[in-house]
Amino acid sequence: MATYRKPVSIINEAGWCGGCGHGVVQRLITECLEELGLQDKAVCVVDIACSYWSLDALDYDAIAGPHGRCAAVATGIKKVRPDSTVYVHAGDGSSYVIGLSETCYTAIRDIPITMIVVNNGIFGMTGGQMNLATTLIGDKTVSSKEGRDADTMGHPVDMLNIIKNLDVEFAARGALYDAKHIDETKRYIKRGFENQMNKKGFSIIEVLSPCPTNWKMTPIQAMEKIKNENEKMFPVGIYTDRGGETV
Ligand SMILES: Cc1ncc(C[n+]2csc(CCOP(=O)(O)OP(=O)(O)O)c2C)c(N)n1
Ligand code: SF4
Repeated sequence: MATYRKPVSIINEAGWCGGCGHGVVQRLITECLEELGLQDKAVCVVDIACSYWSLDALDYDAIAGPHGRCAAVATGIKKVRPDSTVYVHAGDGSSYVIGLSETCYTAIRDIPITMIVVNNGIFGMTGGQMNLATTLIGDKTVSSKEGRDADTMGHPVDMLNIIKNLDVEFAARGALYDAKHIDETKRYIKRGFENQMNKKGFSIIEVLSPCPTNWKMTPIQAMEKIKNENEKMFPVGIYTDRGGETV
């Protein structure tokens, strides 16, 4: 019979809001690292945003990159500590907006890190501003009060569809709205870490994740929104897998 215990790497509580997806992502990361025996080699790079809570919550070497620069910081760590398992845990504002250049050039250089992007469709920590890449048309945010309008604010863009064309090792999108998708997301994250173990290239895993606080929804409503709306614009699945193996 399977037993479910708290990963030993989680040593402190984190301060995420109730129903936030960041904590689920953190849990999946720690489970994967421990199942692969990599917890002593892990170096965590978080952002100056809501992923920052992981900095003190985990028993890993960790650093907070300046907002948006996580991929560049992780690149530097991997260059000087190639035997470490270096991962990024950052938001979609960090990874796809202010840090778009850092993310794309880390992908272009095929730096062998594992980048985990929490796509909650919004700038969470700063109070819920529109995200140019991920806020859906019609979604109300503090900077699109009447709902995002394509004529004045442009369309969202599927960044994984762009990054997959940069000849990266692995790109996949998961979601957290039910157990099946959480399990699938875990398999993608695990593959990202296995790729580092096997000296392969850049892996990126995006996770469709709720921000009930800024979406002004209950956690259940937020999960329903992801399933019924966000996933239609941002389909889950594997976008590229250079190894061609099954996950
Ligand atoms: C260089 C810089 N610009 C802006 C900020 C302010 N800032 C902090 S968090 C954040 C947005 C975070 O959104 P996201 O990356 O999507 O992460 P989330 O909080 O939603 O997980 C911004 C703009 C900053 N800390 N540093
Ligand atoms: S503001 Fe949103 S992303 Fe940040 S901790 Fe709260 S629910 Fe999570």
